Amino acid sequence: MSKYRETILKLITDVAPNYISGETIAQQLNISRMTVKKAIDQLKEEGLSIDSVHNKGHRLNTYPLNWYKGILDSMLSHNTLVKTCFVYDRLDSTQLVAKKTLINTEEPFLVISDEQTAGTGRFKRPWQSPKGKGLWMSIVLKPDIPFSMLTTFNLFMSLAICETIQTFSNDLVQIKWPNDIYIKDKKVCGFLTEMIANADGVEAVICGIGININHGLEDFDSSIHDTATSIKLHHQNEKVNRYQFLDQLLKNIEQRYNQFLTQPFTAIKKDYIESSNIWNRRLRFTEGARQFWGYVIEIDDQGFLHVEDEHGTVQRLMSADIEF
Ligand code: BTX
Repeated sequence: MSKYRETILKLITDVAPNYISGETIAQQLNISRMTVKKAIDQLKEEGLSIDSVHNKGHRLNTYPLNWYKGILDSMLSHNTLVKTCFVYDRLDSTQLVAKKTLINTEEPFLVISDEQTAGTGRFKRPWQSPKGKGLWMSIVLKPDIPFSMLTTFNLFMSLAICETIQTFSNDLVQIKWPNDIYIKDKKVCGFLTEMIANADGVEAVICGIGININHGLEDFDSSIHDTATSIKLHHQNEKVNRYQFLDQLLKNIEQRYNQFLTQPFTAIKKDYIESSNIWNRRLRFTEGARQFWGYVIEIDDQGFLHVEDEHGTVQRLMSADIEF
């Protein structure tokens, strides 16, 4: 396999929808035109739709179905938040790999995999991550903030994810505090935030995001068949281009993350409340070993949920499982 494959693909993607000549690529990488040709032939053999025209050069026609680092690198060159990505066909969990990668990587980065064999949710619950169907990624950020500020991070992230899914969904997309995104009372996305901190503050935030994108109903295992959904199922059953989706998501995360660093939760509280699906309904809350039914009465300025339980007592929750 040519070691220039992904770099050449990045150069081709950088100029798309225009053509780039083999000569320009060869000059930029200081390699022969024959090496360029071999790498491009290899990409085509893998199924990439690249148009090669005499006297014009090479052009990427459509995005492929699986993730290519060259294309993602090109996409990230426009992002101010994250510039580096690690791309895998298959791994246990992007969250685990992100934590290992963190040790040797200074800058913020993204870990993305086409399939996860041991994707995990909160409390080590399994997260189903079949090949080619979703977006399974972990984004690692290095904010220079005190530990106490992190309580609202998830709230800003929820809005970024919810807004992105909404641009691809015909049905209303809603946030289920604190970690899920729903369409029509079914879960389309789950995310979780872990952090590494020391006495001086936060060293890194590792946000794992799982979004069901192109699943048909048959792609969900029986345990979640009735509770999960995908964007495709709310997009006239048409496939969503995962590159376009990711591009939009990263832009929205960039915008909401900058807002998180500079503004309090109150700046987005109204939007958050309006986007949430937990109001005016009797809900079951599980917090550790404790379980109770109640109604949400407020989200406070720190992002804590105030719930009135069946005895009329108001409980203040930082995190909980909520069932409808
Ligand atoms: P959670 O604990 O809130 O959700 C896990 C629960 O959701 C499971 O117990 C199951 O009932 C249900 N579930 C499992 N898979 C799916 C799915 N694909 N769609 C809908 N429901 C499902 C939420 O945890 C946080 C999930 C984060 C997943 C990402 S993927 C990238 C990163 N890597 C990794 O290992 N985890 C994160």
